Amino acid sequence: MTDTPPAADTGIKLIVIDNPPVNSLGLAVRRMLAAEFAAAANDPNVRAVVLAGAGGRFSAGADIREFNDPGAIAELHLSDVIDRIEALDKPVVAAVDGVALGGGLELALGCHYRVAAANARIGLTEITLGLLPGAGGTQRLPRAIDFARAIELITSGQMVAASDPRLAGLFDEVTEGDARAAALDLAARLISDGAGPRRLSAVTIEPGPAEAALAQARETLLPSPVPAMAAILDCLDDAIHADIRTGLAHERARFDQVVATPAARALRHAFFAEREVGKVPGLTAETPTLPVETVAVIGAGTMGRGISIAALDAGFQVKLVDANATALERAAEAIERHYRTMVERGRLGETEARVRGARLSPTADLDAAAQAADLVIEAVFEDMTVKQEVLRKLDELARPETILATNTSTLNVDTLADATARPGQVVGMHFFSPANIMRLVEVVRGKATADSTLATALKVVTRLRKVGVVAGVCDGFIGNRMLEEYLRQAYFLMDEGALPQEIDGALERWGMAMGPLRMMDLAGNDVGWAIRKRRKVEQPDRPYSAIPDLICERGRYGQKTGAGFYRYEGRKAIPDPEVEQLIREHSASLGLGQREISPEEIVERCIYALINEGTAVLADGIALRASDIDVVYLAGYGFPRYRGGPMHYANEVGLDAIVAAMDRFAQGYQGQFWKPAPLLAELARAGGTFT
Ligand code: HSC
Repeated sequence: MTDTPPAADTGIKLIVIDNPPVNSLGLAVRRMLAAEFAAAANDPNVRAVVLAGAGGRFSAGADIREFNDPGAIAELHLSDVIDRIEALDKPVVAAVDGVALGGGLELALGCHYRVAAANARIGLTEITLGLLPGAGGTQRLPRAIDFARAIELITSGQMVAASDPRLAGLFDEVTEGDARAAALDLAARLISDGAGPRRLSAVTIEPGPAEAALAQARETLLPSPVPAMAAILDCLDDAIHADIRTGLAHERARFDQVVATPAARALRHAFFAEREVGKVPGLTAETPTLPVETVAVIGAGTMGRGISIAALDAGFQVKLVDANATALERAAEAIERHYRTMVERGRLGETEARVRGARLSPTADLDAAAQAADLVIEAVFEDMTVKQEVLRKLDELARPETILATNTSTLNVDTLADATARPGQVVGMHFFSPANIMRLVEVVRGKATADSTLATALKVVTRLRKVGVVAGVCDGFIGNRMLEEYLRQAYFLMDEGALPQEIDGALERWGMAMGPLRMMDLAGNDVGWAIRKRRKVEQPDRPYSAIPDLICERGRYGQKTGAGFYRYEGRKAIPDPEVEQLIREHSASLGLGQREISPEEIVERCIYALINEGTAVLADGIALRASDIDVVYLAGYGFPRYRGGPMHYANEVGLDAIVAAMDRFAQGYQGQFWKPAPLLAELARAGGTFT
């Protein structure tokens, strides 16, 4: 879009990228830019150009969906468009507002002058998608700003405000006002001053300090599981040593290589999965929601505290309720301590910490808190009778419109809702510990949960800056239901003689943030013990390894008792000969333990167990789509983002290959575990994938 012909009196041609919602630079936009800049070159009335984005957003970069379409990329490469802009013999000013990300920033770097709104978000975010900037970013950004800062920004993919001092040198002007108006003013001044183009490609970089910064970056960032990281550092080396043409050509070639890597596919998948997760059938922008300003959190334990902090951080008024005065006092102190620490560490200003703390009202008065609340989140002891009793009471006390949420991790939300006279206003909000840090919340839709209740819960989760994934009712919902199978398999591996550090080591080297046994030591082995005891009654034929029970019988509940599958010095897990002996003796008693188990087998058995149960979760309609399961595992369980989540990873491995491995495992120890879920078997047979 452009305001052609340019006003003859100003000589400025305004070119506007108008491709809602984020002005991504798909083929049509690139064609428009090429045509408009060619017209500007040929029009003698044009003496300067201003490039802007419509809708208050300069551009969010390349159209990520186009990366699956190499034909469109090749037809008119963004890099070529930018080169043509830079080559124009009339000054070009970028008017940056909203966002200039990835290719959007590269486009601005190709312009001769740049003006930005102070709050515009700027970044070369490609690495977060497993990519490198492929349209000049690695060559031009380090020519515009300090080299070490450029490394930092490109390798982290961070978005920063245009006013951030790290961007010094990038903008000619950063304005609190309207960036487009300021850019037009600058263009007018350039014309009247007779100033010409000023090209970043002509800048040379002083090698000494740049080489030192690059060497340090190589040391800290490599090796990386994401191939783009090494490619970025090689491009930055070119920026120092090669001429710009060579640097740009290498950058483009490296981009073409990394865009097709599994890590880039996985990270793209994660990007879209996180956006898809908010789309819930039946809910629209018109679905009514309850305005929530006051949240009552019932239960001042670890969960209640974490949820309270998250709610305080998001600006809610919080009533933290507990009948036990000591527990309440301890929680209030812990929350105060949390904010003090944040201030001490420089993460929060003193005033802001005070404001957040002041929104908290610890109270023993359930009646008044329930009356005041728009949303009540109960986080009391995980027991059906206890939770039903609390919900029944809340139902009597709360205003009729108030929503009651349960933070249960396993109990049936329908049964809990039936304890109230407002089942339509009951919903599960399953937070993960520590609740002020973990991003995931499973929002559990009971059979009676009204659309408006669900929509309100999701809106609250978004305001908490967390990811809400809708789950159906079943034991363990999405995440923990799958986790149970993953853990069963990890424990079976110990039956066969694998040691905790071997299992955790294999999975952590594969990319899990924490291996399953360290994770259980952190969560508390007594929690799993209680579940296994329940299972023994519900499903007596379901096989479990005896090892975690033996561990618990020795009082080794994990970090909190100083010992679990490891012994602990503070938080440091140290392999423990006592556990190794227990495992050896136990596996010998089963007639096992002679076989060397490879790290590959450990990973396959644990991850395929996760995938198989994930398929059942999908087939049962507990998750709305396979990518929601991936979001659960990425946001809540430390699954490596560069592998995309369990279901995406399954597609990458090939479902037929997974079923074939499961058939192989079925010949081994506890072979009956390996029954492919019917949907997995069916898709594998048909050569299908999870979509
Ligand atoms: C890149 O630029 C590579 C370059 O180096 C060029 C390489 C050259 C070779 C290639 C030549 C072509 N594309 O997030 P939201 C959609 S890599 C397509 O909910 P917000 C998004 O899916 C790119 N779609 O909004 C959603 O769609 P839905 C580098 C994109 O306000 C809708 O827009 N850029 C898209 O919360 C709204 O998005 C980035 O990494 C894109 N680039 O946040 C920026 N960006 O409605 C990625 C968004 O159908 N984007 N969409 O669900 C973001 O970080 C956020 O979307 C914003 C807006 C902060 C822009």
